[in-house]
Amino acid sequence: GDSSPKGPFVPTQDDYQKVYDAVASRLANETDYDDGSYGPVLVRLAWHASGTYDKETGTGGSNGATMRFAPESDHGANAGLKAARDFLEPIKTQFPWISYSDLWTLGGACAIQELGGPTIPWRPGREDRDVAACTPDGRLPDASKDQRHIRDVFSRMGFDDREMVALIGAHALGRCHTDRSGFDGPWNFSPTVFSNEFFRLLAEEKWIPKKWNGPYQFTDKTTGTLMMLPSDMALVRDKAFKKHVERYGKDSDVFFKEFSDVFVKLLELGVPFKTDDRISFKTSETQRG
Ligand code: DDH
Repeated sequence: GDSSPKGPFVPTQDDYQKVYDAVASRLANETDYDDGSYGPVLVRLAWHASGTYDKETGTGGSNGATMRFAPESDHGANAGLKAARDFLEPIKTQFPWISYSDLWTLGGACAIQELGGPTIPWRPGREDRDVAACTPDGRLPDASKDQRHIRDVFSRMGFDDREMVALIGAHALGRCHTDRSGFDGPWNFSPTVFSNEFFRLLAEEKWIPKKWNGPYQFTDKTTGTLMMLPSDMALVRDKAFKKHVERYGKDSDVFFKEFSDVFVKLLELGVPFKTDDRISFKTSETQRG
C-alpha cells in the first residue's frame, strides 16, 4: 500500500465547482423562504463581508469572515444575514476544507449566476481570522443618506462613481424587511431574477414618498408596491451617478459586464491571493445541457 504521509488536502478547480454545485442545488431545493430563494440574502452576505474594506489601513474585506462573531454579527447593517450564514453551514460541513470567507464569497457568486446574472469569475485564497479582526461598526452604507455618504463609503473601498452605481444595481435582487432594516418591500417585480430592472424603474418610474409609520422611503406612483431607499434615489438626484443609471437601464448587456467586473473586485478587496487564476463556474442550467 501507499505508506507516504497524507499532506494537507489541496483543492482543485473541480473541487470548487463541487462546492458551487452544492450551493446551487441547495438554492434550488430550499424555496420556502422570502420570495422563493435564498439567493438575494447570499448576495448581501458576500457584499457585507467584503464592503467593510478600508484601503488606507488594509483592514476589513472578505478575508477573515469575521461576521461569524459579535460584535460584527450584531452590527445593525448585518441584521438578517444569519439566515444566509445558516444556509451555508451544511455546505461547510460537507466541504470542511473550504474557509468560511471563501465559502461566503463563492455563495454570492453562485447566487448571482443561478439567478440569471453574469458569470462572476472567482478565486480562492481567503483565510478565516478570529474575533480580534472584527471591523468597527459604521463601515457599511446607511440607506437614509445621500450621494455624499455613498461616495465617502465606496471611495474608502477604492471604487469610482461608475463602479458605485453598478454595484448598487444588485438591488434588482431581494427586498427590505421591516424586522431587519426597518424598510419594506422589493425594488422590482422579479426579485429573484438578476436584471437591470432596478435601473430601468429608477429612471422611468415616478417615485413618491411612502405614507406610513416606518422610515422615510419611496414607492412607485403606478402600483404603490415597489420601493426605493433614500440612498437609491440619490443615484438619480446626482448628475454624475444618473448618467450611469440611464446607461444601465437602457442596456442590460453593458450592466451585466460592468457589474461582473466590479463585483469580482468587491469580493477580492484586501485578500492576499496566492493565485491569479480565477474560476468561471458552470451554472446548474449549463450542466443540465
Ligand atoms: Fe443593499 N440593502 N444597500 N446592496 N442589498 C438591502 C438589501 C439588499 C443598502 C441598503 C440595503 C448594496 C448597496 C446598498 C443587496 C445588495 C447590495 C437593504 C434591506 C438595505 C436597507 C435589508 C433588509 O431589510 O433585509 C445601501 C444603503 C446601499 C448603498 O450602497 C448605499 C450593494 C453594493 C449590494 C451588492 O450586493 C453589491 C441585496 C442583494 C439585498 C436584498 C437582501 C435580501 O434579503 O433580500
